[in-house]
Order: sequence, then C-alpha cells, then structure tokens
Amino acid sequence: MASDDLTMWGIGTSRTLRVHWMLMELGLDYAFHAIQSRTGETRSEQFLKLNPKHKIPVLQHGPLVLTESPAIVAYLSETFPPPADFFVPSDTVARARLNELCFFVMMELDAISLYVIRRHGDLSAIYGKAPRAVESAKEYFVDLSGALLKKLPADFETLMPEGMSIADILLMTCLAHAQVCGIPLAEPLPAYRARIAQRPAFRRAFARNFPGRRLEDAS
Ligand SMILES: N[C@@H](CCC(=O)N[C@@H](CS)C(=O)NCC(=O)O)C(=O)O
Repeated sequence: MASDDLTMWGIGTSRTLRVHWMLMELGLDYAFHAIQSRTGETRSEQFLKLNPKHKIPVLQHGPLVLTESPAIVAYLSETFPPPADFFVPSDTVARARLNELCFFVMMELDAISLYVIRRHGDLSAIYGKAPRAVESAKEYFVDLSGALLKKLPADFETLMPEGMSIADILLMTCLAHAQVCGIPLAEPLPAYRARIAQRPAFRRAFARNFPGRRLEDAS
C-alpha cells in the first residue's frame, strides 16, 4: 500500500521494533529515519521539535506526530485495514480486554520491571547502580508473567482468543528483552515466541530494525 504520508523515526530497540512490525503487518510503505538512541541523534534540533522527550520511536502521519510505542501501534491498527489474521476489536468489551492486556504488558512488565533492570543494570553509569532493585525487578517479571499465564488457556496461541493483536506485538518485544536480561521464561512462553517470530511481518521488521543482527538471536 502507498505510504499515505507515513514517516517513522528510530531503529535498534525493542520499542522501535514494535512500530516497524505493526507497519509491516499492515503492509504499508513508509519513509524512515534510522536514528538510534544514545547516539545524540534524538537530541538534534529537528528531532526535538518532533519529540521534546528525545525518544524513539516517533511516527508522523501527515500532520499528526505521535510518540509512545503502544499508542503508535494502536493508532496504526485502528487507522489502516488489518490483514485477515490480525485482530482489531470493534466493540467496547473486546477493546477493554485488549487494553487490559496492553496496559499490563506496558506497565507491569515493560515499565516496572524491564525499565528498572535496564536503567540500573546496563545503564547504571547514567542512572545509578541498584543491584537489589534489579534483582527484585527480575523476580517481579517472573511472578507477573506467570500470573498472565494463569489467565490464559494452556494451549493459547495468542493473547486475545480472537487472534494475533497489538498485545502480542508488545509482549513479544518484552519477552525478547527479558531473555537478553537473563530472565527465565516459563513454559509455554518460549514456544509462543518461536511461533509468532515466524510471521513474515515480524521477520521483515526485525531486519529493518536490527540491520546486521541474526534473526536466530531474537528467538
Ligand atoms: N515509553 C516510550 C519509551 C521510548 C524510549 O525509552 N526510547 C529510548 C530507546 S528504547 C530512547 O529513545 N532513548 C533515547 C534517550 O533517552 O535520549 C515508548 O514506549 O515509546
């Protein structure tokens, strides 16, 4: 499909991967700027006008400038026709169930757990060392991802019973990050990851977002 005036900013992180992946699922052409975090590129005058928070990803759709990866993927999924095997809710109850999953993944797994581990682990030279906080954030990830599994049928294929959705895009990127952090993933999360990583849109997005990185390292 033609670009429809879409421009995406950012590569190289799990948060930028979410947006490339959603764009690929929708089969959209888009312009992109391959800027990366902590290179100074998010502090350029041009970029700061788009996002004073100096963070990638950013999506421009015509005059609309959107930040925050979950908001971007939700917007894209509701704006462009999804493929047949991608679920976008049209009623409030289904949307509430989807929101519950997305907010859970973003708050409990991404913000409270993975952000803490990253900031006070790998990036401790900037944000300060806090080994106990890192350890407890890892335990928290295991506990809360286990709680998520308790609510799902044992043979679940996707988080929403209706099929693949933005909640899977968000969870997949968090599970990949967790694995890099050395957090053990409870069964059947490894099989879930491996299955969804077969999606052609994921593979294309991975290649665009992580040029030169082997897909095998992601699953
Ligand atoms: N909540 C934001 C977080 C975005 C974010 O933290 N981006 C990082 C890379 S993963 C970044 O751009 N960091 C550059 C900086 O802080 O200057 C989202 O989900 O989009």
